[in-house]
Amino acid sequence: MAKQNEPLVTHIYTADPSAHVFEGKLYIYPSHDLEHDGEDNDNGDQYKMEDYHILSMDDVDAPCVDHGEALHMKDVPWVSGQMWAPDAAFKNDTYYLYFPARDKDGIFRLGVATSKRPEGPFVPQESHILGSFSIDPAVLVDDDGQAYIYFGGLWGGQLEKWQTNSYVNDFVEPAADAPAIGPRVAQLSDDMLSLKEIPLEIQILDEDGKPITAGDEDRRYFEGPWMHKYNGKYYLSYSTGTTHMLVYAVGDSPKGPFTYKGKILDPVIGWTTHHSIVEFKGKWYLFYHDSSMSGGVNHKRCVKFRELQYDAEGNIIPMKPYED
Ligand code: FUB
Repeated sequence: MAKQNEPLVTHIYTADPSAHVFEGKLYIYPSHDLEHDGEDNDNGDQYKMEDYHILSMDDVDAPCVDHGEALHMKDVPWVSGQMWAPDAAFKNDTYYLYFPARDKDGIFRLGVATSKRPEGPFVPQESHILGSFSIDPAVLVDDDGQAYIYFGGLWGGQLEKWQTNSYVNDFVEPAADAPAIGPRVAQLSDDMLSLKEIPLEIQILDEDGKPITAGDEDRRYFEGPWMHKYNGKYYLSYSTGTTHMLVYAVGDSPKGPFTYKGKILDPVIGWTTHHSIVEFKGKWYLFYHDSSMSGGVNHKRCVKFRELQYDAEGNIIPMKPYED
């Protein structure tokens, strides 16, 4: 039986859970961490994932089911390795799996695969999504049917190389007092397979309307964007990377700007922290991961969930991962 704050599955290592309610059930789209003794570095070489397994739960206290391999990199013609954090969406009577991976030149791009079932198997497109780059796609299908894809991650995720919307290998992060690099957003085409526009860099502002700076590592964007709506507002949540927190910012439009609001979750065991937020049967849940199942090995992670609450003003009540 699934239990809050416990690994959802223990037979494989899982990370980066993107949770959705499809067909009245919770479906979780995680990365699948592989066991190895390779190098652990800032480039993320330890995250050697090759495939995706989709999980589902009929309810929050029901068993968590692993539906088996839904997509493997050997079936994706443009991929050379590292199939990282995925997300899924439903539109046009079709399920879409969005995923990042290195192309044959070692550059991270975003791909998409389709299925008639939420658990797959998924059939990939021949090429990556044209105009896409970096990692960690998250898709919002808004109430009017328009879909938006959010993405980007620093360091191993290469986002700092794309400051001019083309790849420049020499680029590094901006100076500490300059605006931080923002995640990107683009509208998806109606068939969900391509971008309708050149990705826009999202602005995350402080309470005075000034951009959060690159040196403000407690608040600046690092990776793992997620978008959800609550009471008509758009909540952009993300990982701060080097300071290992999940935080959020709120805006009036899917493309922002967003105003920084606060912390969601304190650091977990392990370097990365990555999440999603979903409403299910009238309650809200945070899906996240840590490295507790492997005693702290960064690339052997496990996905977990816990209830998330808002105060009367719509602020998310911050949580500590190892306290109820
Ligand atoms: O799982 C590989 C990478 O680690 C993800 O893409 C990042 O968000 C971080 O969780």
